[in-house]
Amino acid sequence: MRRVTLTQFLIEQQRKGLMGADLRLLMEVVARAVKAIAVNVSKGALAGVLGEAGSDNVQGEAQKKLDVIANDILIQANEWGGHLAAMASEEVEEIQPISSDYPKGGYLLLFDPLDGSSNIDVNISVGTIFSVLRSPEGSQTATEADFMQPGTAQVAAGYSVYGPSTQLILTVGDGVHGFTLDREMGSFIYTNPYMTIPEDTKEYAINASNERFWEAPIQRYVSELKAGADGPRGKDFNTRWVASMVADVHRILTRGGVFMYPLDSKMKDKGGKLRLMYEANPMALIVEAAGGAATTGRERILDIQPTKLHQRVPVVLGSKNEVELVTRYHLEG
Ligand code: AHM
Ligand code: MG
Repeated sequence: MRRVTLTQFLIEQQRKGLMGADLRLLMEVVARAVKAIAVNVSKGALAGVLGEAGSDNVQGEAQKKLDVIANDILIQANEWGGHLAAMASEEVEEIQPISSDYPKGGYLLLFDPLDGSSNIDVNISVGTIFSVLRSPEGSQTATEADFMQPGTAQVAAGYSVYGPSTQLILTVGDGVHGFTLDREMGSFIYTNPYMTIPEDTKEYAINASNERFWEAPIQRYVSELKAGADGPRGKDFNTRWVASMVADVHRILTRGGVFMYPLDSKMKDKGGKLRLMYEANPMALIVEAAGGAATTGRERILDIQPTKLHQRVPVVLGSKNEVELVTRYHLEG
């Protein structure tokens, strides 16, 4: 069978008029950074990359060495290419404007360099999440305000998962496409065209240890799932929780399911656990492009007008009929 590389796929997307050369080259640079992160992640203890970095990030969370390494790889790979006006990262408080040493471009790149960092030291899948916005017209020096665009404005989004194989999943507006890293060749091969999420599912993902802190609609929904064939749903459901959003979302893209990190009373002041601009928005764009749905329980994630770079939101995403049911329970109060 003829193998299609990521490069060939992107060139064909450009020929179809789905993306310009600049965005294509930006995707190539992100993919290169993902390969470099994959190399570091897979070396693990052999390269001394496990464990704490000894610092905190902007969220006050302890950084792992690999969080810092992945962040540096993404910034260094992207700062000189000429496609970006600025970057923003989960690991850095302020936006990162492109230095005057390099040409500026028309895009803004946001990323969570290594999502699921609590899994790094235990050899469980982690990943990188990214989102691309257009830099507003006429903006000379990039500011945080330039990034305050709703998820619907994203021109591309994607994630990688560093699991048994490294995969890169992306959308540039025409469906969701998956690539698998061929380590010997050093290239991403097109393995998952037009990934879709079935509307119905028998699988859900939530950190059940937070149950007593959830709001009533989530408690109701999950208790109905747990009641299985004996409850109002009339069928049994299965639970999976990796604690790496990339891995949980990847499973949902592969075989369906619903993922929830709802609001709970412990983090009500923060607005939720997951970050809107570089976790919820890119995942929501991908999930919707694959036929699924993504809400906070009350509103569509992609419609939220951001007010802060590191803003947090509740997240309910995946198989459409389940997300709609959870959302209905919230709106019914
Ligand atoms: P991180 O970006 O600091 O790794 O946090 C986000 C992660 C998600 O990948 C995952 O869904 C969630 O946090 C797990 O949270 P918990 O440890 O509360 O189950
Ligand atoms: Mg994260």
